[in-house]
Amino acid sequence: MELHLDSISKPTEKGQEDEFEKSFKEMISTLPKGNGWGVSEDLCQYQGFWLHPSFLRGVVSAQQRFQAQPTDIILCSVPKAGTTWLKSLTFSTITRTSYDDSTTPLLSTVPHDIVPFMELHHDQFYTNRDRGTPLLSTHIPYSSLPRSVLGSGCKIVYICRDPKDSFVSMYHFIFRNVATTEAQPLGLDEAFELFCEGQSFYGPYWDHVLGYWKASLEHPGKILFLKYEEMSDDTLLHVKKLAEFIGYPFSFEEQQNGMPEKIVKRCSFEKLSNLEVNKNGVYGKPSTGFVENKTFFRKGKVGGWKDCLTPEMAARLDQITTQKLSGSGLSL
Ligand code: PAP
Repeated sequence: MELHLDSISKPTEKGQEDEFEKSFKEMISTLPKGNGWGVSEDLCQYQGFWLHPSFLRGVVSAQQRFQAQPTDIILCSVPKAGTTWLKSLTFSTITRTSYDDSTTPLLSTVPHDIVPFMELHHDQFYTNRDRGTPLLSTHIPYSSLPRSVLGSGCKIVYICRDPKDSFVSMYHFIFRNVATTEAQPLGLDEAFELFCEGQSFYGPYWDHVLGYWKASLEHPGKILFLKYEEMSDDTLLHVKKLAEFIGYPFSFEEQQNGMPEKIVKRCSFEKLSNLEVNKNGVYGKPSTGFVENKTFFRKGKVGGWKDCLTPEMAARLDQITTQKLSGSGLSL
């Protein structure tokens, strides 16, 4: 569906927020609605993807107001593909001369509060560009990224994952967080059906992945395309590759001193998931709600879907994946 963003007021000045809200509500009322997996509101189909209204507000706001800088590094991902991990690794790589294992902010802060999320923290981007690091993150599909991102020359790192594992991860995340509210979480079969039909958060999953995949082939110096499984298989290699790509390569001396290995260990699932902040803290803000940090750290495994999906379900998802990615040169 084509949208006329220019018809939505641009809240560039204080006092125009109400105006923005009004026109946003009008715009949203025209969008197709879909099952919200038991979360408080329906998903909305915007520019071909299914989004929750509170994230959509951030997407529209970012599309209108976000000004990318050439030095920005934007961590993009399809949900539940390894964003938390990528944030920790990138942050640790960039700040390695400022922090070590005993001083890193990761010890006391969930990675999502260290690297701002465009859809939730959009208000920060216009008022405070001095965030200390050049890192930002988003789940916005490639075709919906704010125009300034595409024109700025900034770097994009994208991570995706086997959709079977992402689906299972998403299902548990929603289930555990919705179950703490009054809403009724969706059953696994129903959620699976919706996922297969493309109706999941930021879905269709395959369209999201393909958008960044094709862009990475066109602009290999601008977009680094990562897979969770390959990262798990050889995290060290990928951290070095990541560092090189974002312009923070490890020196010979750092490599001799085991700096990349230290970062890999610091950001491992075992380390992060056992920190007090990630066991008992919460993430979010009042306008969008809170989730428990521990729900970002569930199993952290490749192939964990086997505990949850039947062979038939797995075969069906694999078949959709093969069909959707056919001819793209990408496999998941
Ligand atoms: P998000 O989209 O909400 O940001 P994201 O971090 O992309 O979530 O994905 C969460 C998954 O990454 C979880 O997978 P699981 O449900 O299959 O277990 C989570 O466990 C996994 N994860 C989080 N941190 C790490 C890590 N340090 N290493 C490996 N996997 C991790």
